[in-house]
Amino acid sequence: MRPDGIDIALGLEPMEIPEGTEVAPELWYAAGAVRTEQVDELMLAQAGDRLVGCWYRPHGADEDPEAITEEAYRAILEACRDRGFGHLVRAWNYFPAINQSVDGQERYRSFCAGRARVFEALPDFERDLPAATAIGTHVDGMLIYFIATRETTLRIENPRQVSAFRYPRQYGPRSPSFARARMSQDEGGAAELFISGTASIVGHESRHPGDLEAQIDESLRNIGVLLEAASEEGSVALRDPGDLSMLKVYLRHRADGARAWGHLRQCLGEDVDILMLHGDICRSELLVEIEGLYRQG
Ligand code: 3EB
Repeated sequence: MRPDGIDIALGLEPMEIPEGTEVAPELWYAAGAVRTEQVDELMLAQAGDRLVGCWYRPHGADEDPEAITEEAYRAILEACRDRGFGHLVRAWNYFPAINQSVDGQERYRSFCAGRARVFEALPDFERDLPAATAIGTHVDGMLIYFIATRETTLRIENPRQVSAFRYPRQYGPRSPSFARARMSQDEGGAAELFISGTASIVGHESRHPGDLEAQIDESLRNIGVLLEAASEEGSVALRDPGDLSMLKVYLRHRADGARAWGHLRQCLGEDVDILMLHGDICRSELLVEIEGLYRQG
């Protein structure tokens, strides 16, 4: 029997590698009863100490995403707060044509401006920013899905990277509102580490334009350093990205799939689950982005 819950269709094509293999869905499950609701553009599922939700609205690649993003985040934060889940721990942002410009501004930057307008109005906002991913799809629609918790979680930043919320203005009028990672404990006490989309960025600058393998190496190095920071601050002992429970890899070019897969397996071994998706990274020179999840036990 299918368990209670909500289905979220990401609008991102999975890459079947090796070709013909079945791609397993990403599953978020909870012990106990799940309560689901649909409120306007929000689909919500809560169970115990977690709320998972999805906000969706049709949205074309020729529209400016700023206002719709602001509206989305206002609705999301309000719905979470109203239900007692005042802490956003993880958010995924998917919308079309992320590197294209509308009215002279790249759509990713407009998205960041709309999101920042909501988060930067909150008291001490930097401390509470969620871990996040922002990826360009090849279908219309603004889709934001998220996880919120009742209790606050620990924010982890990456000593190798400038915090995204402090990026200099050259990357857009408002900095991206996200933390490099957040760590929480579930009801059973198991640690969970949510790692944001991580790319070949050192300091605040992109590295290795055009070089897929080098971008993968740099992204994995960033995740490795982040894991060291997480292990120092919290109750996990993680040495390298191969120790994670799962990685989600976004590739700009479908044709890079087999090469990326081979290189990732070479670097990471066979233990970690890898889900590879076809999507655009928010800086046009970047070919790959990697996010991760660790769940104890
Ligand atoms: C970066 O480090 C790469 O805007 O929510 C990664 C994860 C990136 C999340 C976001 C952007 C976002 O800046 C891009």
